[in-house]
Amino acid sequence: MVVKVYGPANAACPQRVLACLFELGLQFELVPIDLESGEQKKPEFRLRQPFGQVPAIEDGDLKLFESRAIIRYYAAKHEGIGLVGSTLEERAIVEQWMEVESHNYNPLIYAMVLELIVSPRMGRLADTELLRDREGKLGEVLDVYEERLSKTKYLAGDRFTLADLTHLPSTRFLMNEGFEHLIKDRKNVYNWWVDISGRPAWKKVMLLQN
Ligand SMILES: N[C@@H](CCC(=O)N[C@@H](CS)C(=O)NCC(=O)O)C(=O)O
Repeated sequence: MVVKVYGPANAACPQRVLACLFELGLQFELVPIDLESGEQKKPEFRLRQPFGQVPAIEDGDLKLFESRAIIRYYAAKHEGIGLVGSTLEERAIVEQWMEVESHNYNPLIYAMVLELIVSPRMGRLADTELLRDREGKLGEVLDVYEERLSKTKYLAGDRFTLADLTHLPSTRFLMNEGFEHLIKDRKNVYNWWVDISGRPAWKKVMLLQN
């Protein structure tokens, strides 16, 4: 059965799901949703994602939204591939770093995306003070990553897991939108980024968005 993924291939949250499906070698069909025209807010799409956001998936009788819930589901279903960790303790560490991404890392970057990409589309200038504040706070978060990655190759240990994968879309934004110094100035974080963004699965996601 082919998984249907609803969402544009160039949006961060669908990219998280696509990276996971490629890592697991699962077939999927991408159903484009036009964010510019507000297709995600239409009543028919809200039947899939009641908050009017992407992504959503349909897999036989299963319908799911929330990108992190979706990747947890597929990684657990195909646990032999190792994206979730093999012992209960390893899984807990994967979960810990996924929570860090969701609560400490992504919200700061999301605020920057809103200022730099969404505000100009609505005819507003980016709030440079807010941007500076978020950049400073993100630097503090990345200092914690730098320390962690000085001890282990990947966030949850010595192998690539969902803990790393979930960071790919927003870290790419930093690298492409003028904040690459936040990554490049931290040797271990930079080596980690080069490693995880060089994975074939992520390269396939990047090809899809072009
Ligand atoms: N927590 C949700 C966030 C979804 C989300 O913010 N999606 C963005 C794209 S990355 C979106 O749909 N933006 C358009 C909108 O909010 O109208 C998830 O991870 O799936």
